Amino acid sequence: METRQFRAKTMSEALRETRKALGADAMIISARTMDGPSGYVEVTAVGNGDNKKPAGLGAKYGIGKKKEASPVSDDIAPQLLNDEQIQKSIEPLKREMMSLRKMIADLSQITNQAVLPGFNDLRTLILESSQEQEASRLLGPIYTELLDLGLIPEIARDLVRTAELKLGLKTVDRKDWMSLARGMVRELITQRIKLAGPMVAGEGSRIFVFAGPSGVGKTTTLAKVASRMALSEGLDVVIITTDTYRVGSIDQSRRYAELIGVPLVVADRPETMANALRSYAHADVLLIDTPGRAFENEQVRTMLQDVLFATGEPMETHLLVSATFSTSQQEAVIKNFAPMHPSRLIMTKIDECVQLGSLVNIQHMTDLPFSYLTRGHRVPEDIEVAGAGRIAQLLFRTIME
Ligand SMILES: Nc1nc2c(ncn2[C@@H]2O[C@H](COP(=O)(O)OP(=O)(O)OP(=O)(O)O)[C@@H](O)[C@H]2O)c(=O)[nH]1
Ligand SMILES: [Mg+2]
Repeated sequence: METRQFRAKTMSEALRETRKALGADAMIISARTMDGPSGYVEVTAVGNGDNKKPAGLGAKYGIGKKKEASPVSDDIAPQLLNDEQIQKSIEPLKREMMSLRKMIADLSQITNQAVLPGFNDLRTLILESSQEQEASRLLGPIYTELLDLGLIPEIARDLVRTAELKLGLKTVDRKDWMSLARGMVRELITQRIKLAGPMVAGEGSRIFVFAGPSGVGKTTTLAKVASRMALSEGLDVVIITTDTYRVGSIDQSRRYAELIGVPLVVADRPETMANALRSYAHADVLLIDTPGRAFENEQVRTMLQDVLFATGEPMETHLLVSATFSTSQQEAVIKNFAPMHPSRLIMTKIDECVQLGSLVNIQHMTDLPFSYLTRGHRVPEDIEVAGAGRIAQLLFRTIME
């Protein structure tokens, strides 16, 4: 084995010289270009020495003769390196290759152990966030629909956000998304509706008070309840009215009492109320009607409280609010009737209301459960015990229909 260096002005020249000297099988170990005024190319190659054998050829091309091997000047003439020198010169290269190999192995290990899981987390995060963005973009129309249904923005936002969170990671077809989201929002509304059930005599109280602003439907609703209790449940019902303020109010109550076949008592002062309670000590249920004027007149309200206090018995006060009321009307009703400590809500006139979001709103404001919903003039037909599914169904009827 023979190792030699060849210098020439160009690479092809140097290679030609190399092959000439060491044969076509010569192995090039390195080739480098030296810049500068006397720039040259240096090729280091190893030959197996066979080319030396045919003497004629060797003599012809001057193989092994330093001076004749290169057409360039002495200072760039080829120099021979022995094996030991070659090994020595490639030793740093070998070490560098070893360390590179180790580095690659380490890197792939790191990638598997740490980088890949991290990358997967990142990918999941990006996926989730893009799905949430998509959900929020898709749920935008539902938010608008909820506002159109009369829900206050705070509740609509809360519902949409909760639905977004629940739906965010679900992969569904785009076209299914809206119906899925609507179903989810409807379910959320159903879940947040609080219910009290109907008036049940004997469960804590036998006295039920109907309070609320003028014309909301107190007298009519009382008649509906009285009719059901007396005619369907066979209870011993007494109607007491405290409304001597509105002209025709007593006549209206009397007509209903006669129709249902129950006694009517007018009690607009504490003494008359106390008497009525004594007279009907054994009645199953006492239904008390109140004047709508109590809403705007504080004096009437105070008097009413005195009259009711005279019963000396626990009472369950149901606040009647028309579903047609605006949010500000609802707020005024809640504020004015707070001293009467209502514990139930009756939503009236749902038949006249298009935006039933008012039901969800008022419950959000008062946190009071619903007992009944009324839906028309007819006594006793147009009343129902409030149900959450029914309220959600009524609320969404304009969208679903
Ligand atoms: N559309 C509809 N009308 C109702 C409903 N409930 C009551 N009404 C009507 O509303 C009007 C007023 O009803 P009332 O029962 O007299 O109301 P009120 O709260 O007693 O009124 P005041 O005694 O004046 O305070 C009547 O014409 C009732 O027929 C209902 O659910 N739907
Ligand atoms: Mg009335």
